[in-house]
Amino acid sequence: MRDFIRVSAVLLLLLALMACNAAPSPEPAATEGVGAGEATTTTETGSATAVSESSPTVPSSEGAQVAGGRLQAVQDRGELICGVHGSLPGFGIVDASGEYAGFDVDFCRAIAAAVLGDPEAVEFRPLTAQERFTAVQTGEVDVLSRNTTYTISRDTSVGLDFGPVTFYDGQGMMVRKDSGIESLEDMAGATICVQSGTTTELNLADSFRARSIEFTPVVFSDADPTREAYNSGQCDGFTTDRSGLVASQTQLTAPEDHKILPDTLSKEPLGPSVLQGDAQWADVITWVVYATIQAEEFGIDQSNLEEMLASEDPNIRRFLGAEGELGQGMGLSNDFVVQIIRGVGNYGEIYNRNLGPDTPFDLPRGQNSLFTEGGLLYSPPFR
Ligand SMILES: N[C@@H](CCC(=O)N[C@@H](CS)C(=O)NCC(=O)O)C(=O)O
Repeated sequence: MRDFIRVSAVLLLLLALMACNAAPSPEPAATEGVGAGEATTTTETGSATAVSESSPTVPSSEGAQVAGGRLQAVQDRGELICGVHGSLPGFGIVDASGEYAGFDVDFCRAIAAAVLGDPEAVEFRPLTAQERFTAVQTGEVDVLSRNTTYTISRDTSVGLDFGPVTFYDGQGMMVRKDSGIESLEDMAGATICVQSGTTTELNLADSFRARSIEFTPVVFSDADPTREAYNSGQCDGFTTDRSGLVASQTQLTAPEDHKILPDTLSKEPLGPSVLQGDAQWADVITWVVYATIQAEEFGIDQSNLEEMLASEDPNIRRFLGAEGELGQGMGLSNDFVVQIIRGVGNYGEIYNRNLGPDTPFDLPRGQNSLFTEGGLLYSPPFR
């Protein structure tokens, strides 16, 4: 069995090298380099040592801090530089009209609306999984809004500060419908396509190890070759965040031939992050996200905003800046929430526009519902 897997691994490696011709992408900074399109395979067993997520070395975060703070720098520049995914449908992608679109992209626009009064004042920087942390660490981007999981190592060793979770996700597994696989337990000896430089590779190893299931990871450093290798039949399974699987399924040759298993391999709370050490800028990101959630809880949306501005309710008046000075405390105008809602809408509007029933994804809100609806979204008070 072991020999068979070893031979298969070598064959797979050859196949992957022949078949993948992804566009070259910049070398990852300080990570073990697997070039774009190249696959590595190792046979993992139930007793194998778990792989560790490769993360870039941390430069001094002070070095990339902007004198006077990043809020001031963004206001002086008149534009927000936002790191996003460039090709993940529903989350961050350039649409048919050449515009960036997606759930993570709309949070960039919400920040620009709050800080600059203009949701369009954003320069989007598409970043691969490997490039994203370096882009924050070096100050190339003001904020990262790109299907990035909030973890302790990223918050501490990598030197980021995370805003609130915008999307509660979990890692899933996609297989072919005709494979006979119904759960992870049916995947003994399977080959699984996975991308490095993400939380995904470690979760995969941990989950299979915990179940004592032997498998062969086929590892790529970029998303497109990972998906394509699965698409062309080189792997029995393809694993990443469920959101990523749902989005990637639309890019397969025959989406209807594939299914996502019910198993969830991990917790993947996704949210925006900034460079550690600029408390005011981190506050801005945090309260922009909370504003979208609180707006939904108050029932304020793009259609009734003007009406709500005339509300007598003191909570709503404070929230919308008709009373009090809630924006001023972090260097924003007091009507920053109005700018966000006018620009992109409340959380539910952002969700529905990008992932809701009128989109190809039709993702149920699930955990991404307000706490009042049984979900996990809860904003601290605006007072
Ligand atoms: N949420 C996970 C995974 C995020 C992730 O990078 N997913 C892949 C698959 S959807 C991806 O975006 N790859 C694209 C790329 O590297 O350019 C993380 O933060 O590590």
